[in-house]
Amino acid sequence: MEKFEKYLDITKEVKNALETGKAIVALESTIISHGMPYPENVKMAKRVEDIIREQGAIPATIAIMDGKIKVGLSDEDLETLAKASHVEKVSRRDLAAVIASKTLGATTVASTMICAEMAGIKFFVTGGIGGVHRGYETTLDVSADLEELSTTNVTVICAGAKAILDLNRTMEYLETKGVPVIGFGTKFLPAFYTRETDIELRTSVNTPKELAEIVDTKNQLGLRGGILVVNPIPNEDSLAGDYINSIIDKAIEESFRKNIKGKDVTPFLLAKIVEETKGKSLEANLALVYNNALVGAQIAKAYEML
Ligand code: PSU
Ligand code: MN
Repeated sequence: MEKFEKYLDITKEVKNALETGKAIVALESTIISHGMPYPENVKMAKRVEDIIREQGAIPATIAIMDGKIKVGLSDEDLETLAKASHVEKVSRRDLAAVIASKTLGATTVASTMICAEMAGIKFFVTGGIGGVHRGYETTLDVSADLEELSTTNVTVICAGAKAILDLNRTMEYLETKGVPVIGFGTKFLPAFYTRETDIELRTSVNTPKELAEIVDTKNQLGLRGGILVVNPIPNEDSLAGDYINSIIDKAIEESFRKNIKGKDVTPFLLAKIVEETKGKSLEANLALVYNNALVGAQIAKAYEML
């Protein structure tokens, strides 16, 4: 038994899927606790699991509870995470401390990747990843998600990154670290609320099978690190670029003015955007997460069938 296994609390269903090589899709929990307001957050978490099941894959939402890494959450667990007055936002840095102190923790993209790899899960669906923040030259703020993508062997399906980040620098960072960024049905980087930017991608695919083949080839080559799949928001749900970007600019200015720092930056900006758009951004956010769940489950399924 690997030493870390005593810290893993994996549901029977997920264990069974692991043993039989069935498609499993990991899900993060910071998007629930810090990414969306209640009750939309819990509605989203349940719907995402349903979408994954409809595709014949098993969902495994990950969180830190009672000193364990829980892989697969009950509806009750999801409610707890969505409602609790304080949930720790857990990235790589925080993982050991939050487990040791048995506090309630929600995993980010970085720590969900770590936990998924420990459990043996290869695919992970989320909304958007963290990246290089605007104003990096003064703050040095780069999400730990990027470093994790360079070392941990999990395929992450997202809708790109929000324009709260410096997308050009985020792409440069990923390039330096050797992370494949693969467009799903697009040749350009999507920017979360909008379908595309002018940042061209080196690789794009049109089917889950093509993607599964890349993942399989990378695994067989023994290449370290993750793969980032970028899947654009559906056209009918996307927001006008100028509209959302002016709101993002305002939110960033306010975060500088209020001297928001460290792990509080991203949740502050996300909440501000929801507030300023009067929920419009939340609708778009929900739609893109559902679309990622659909595509992610199809990729996991295609991998199972290779
Ligand atoms: N971006 C979003 N929604 C989110 C997050 C990012 O559009 O919920 C969350 C994810 O959990 C991501 C984390 O891993 O924020 C990044 O935080 P930071 O920038 O502090 O690394
Ligand atoms: Mn940061």
